[in-house]
Amino acid sequence: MSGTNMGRSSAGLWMVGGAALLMVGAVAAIALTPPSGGGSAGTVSQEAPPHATPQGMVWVGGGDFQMGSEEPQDRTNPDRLRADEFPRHRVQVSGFWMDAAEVTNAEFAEFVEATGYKTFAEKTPTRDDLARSGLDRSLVPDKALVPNSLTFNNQFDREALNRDLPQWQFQVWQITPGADWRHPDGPGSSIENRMNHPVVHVNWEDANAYLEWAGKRLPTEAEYEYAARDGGKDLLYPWGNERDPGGTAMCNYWQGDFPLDNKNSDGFLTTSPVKSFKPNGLGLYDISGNVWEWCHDFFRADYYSESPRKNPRGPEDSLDPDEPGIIKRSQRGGSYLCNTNSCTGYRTTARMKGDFLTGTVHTGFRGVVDDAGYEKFVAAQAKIAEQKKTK
Ligand SMILES: [Ca+2]
Ligand SMILES: [Ca+2]
Repeated sequence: MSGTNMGRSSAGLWMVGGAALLMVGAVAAIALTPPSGGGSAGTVSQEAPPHATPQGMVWVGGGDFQMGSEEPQDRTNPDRLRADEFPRHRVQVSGFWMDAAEVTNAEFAEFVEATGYKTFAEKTPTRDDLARSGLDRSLVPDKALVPNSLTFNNQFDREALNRDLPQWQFQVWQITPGADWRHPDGPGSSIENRMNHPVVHVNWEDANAYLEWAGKRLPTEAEYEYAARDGGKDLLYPWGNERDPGGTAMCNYWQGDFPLDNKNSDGFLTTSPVKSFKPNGLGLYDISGNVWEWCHDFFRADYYSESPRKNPRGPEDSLDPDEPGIIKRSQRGGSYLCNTNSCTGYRTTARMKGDFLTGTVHTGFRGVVDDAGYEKFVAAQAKIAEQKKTK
C-alpha cells in the first residue's frame, strides 16, 4: 500500500481526526547509513535440487548475496528507500523450493474444505484476542469486537486527505465488519470470479495454518529477497533495474498519484489473477506486486545491523518504530496499492511489517519447502491426496 501495513489494532483506525493519526508515532525517517560489507553482488548458485521439484514450485539454489539497499548516490531518494533497508550486508541462504505463485482462493478453499478451518477475520474477537498483538485492551472499542478485516476505503474524504500527516495512509483504510477471505471487499462481495486471485484477509497465523496443512512453511525475509533477486542477483526489481521497461508495467502496482488517481495502465485496479505478469528468472510470479506476502520473521527495523550471516530467521522479537507496542511480522513484495508516492514495495529490498493478527485486502502469502522439511511435505501431500480419494 501505502507506507504502512498497520494492524487492525492500530489506534488511528478507530479514532477520528488528525490527533489520533499523530498518536501512532513518527514515520521512520530515512537515515542513510553507510553500507557495511560493500562489494559486489553474491555468487549465483548452480546447486541442483536434492529431490524432485514439487508441482507448482520452483527450485531456488542456495548461495551468497548482498541483502538490503546500497546507499544511494542521490539523496533526494526518489525510490523512497526506508531506513530499515540498511545496512546492506552479506547473507548466505541454503537452497529451497518456493511456490511459483501466491496461494490462491481456490487453493485456500481446498484447505478450508478439508479442515473446517476458520480464519481470524471470520471469528468474533474478544478484547483478549486482540490484545495478543500487544495492544492495550482498554483501547479496543466495542465496534472492533465483530468479525472484521481491513479494506482500502475507496470513498475516503478527498477534501480532508492530508498527506503531510505522519502515517497519512491510515486515512484511506477502514475496519470493515464482514470482510474476510470469502468477502474481500466486505459483505456482498464474493470470490466467485476470483478463484485464481491470491487469497487475502489472512493473518500470519492463518497463513501458517494453511502451510502446516500443505507441509510447507513461510519463507524467511532473506529467502524472499534472495528469490526475488533471481537467486541473489544485484537487481532493483525482480525483472531488472528499470521499473517499467519500454513503458510497460512488469507487475500489478498502482500507476498514478496514490490514493487520488489510479491510471490503471497495468489493467488491474485491485488483485489480478496470479501469473498475469511475466515471472522473474527463477519462474516466480508476482514476487513483486499484486499482494504483499507474509514472511516468517518478526519485524525489527534495526535487524540488518545484527543479522547473522547464514540463513537468518529474523530477530527474537519485533520492533516497529511506527507502532512500538504491536507485535509485527515481516511482509515482502508490495501490492496493487504501491506506487512511487506511497511505498515502492515492489523493489527487491523493500520491507514491510504487519500486526501478525491482522489480514488486509492486499496481503497474502506463498509457501516454501527446504531439504530438511521435504519428508514432512511429502507426507502432508500424501495425506491430502488420500483424503481427496475418500471423498
Ligand atoms: Ca494495478
Ligand atoms: Ca506478491
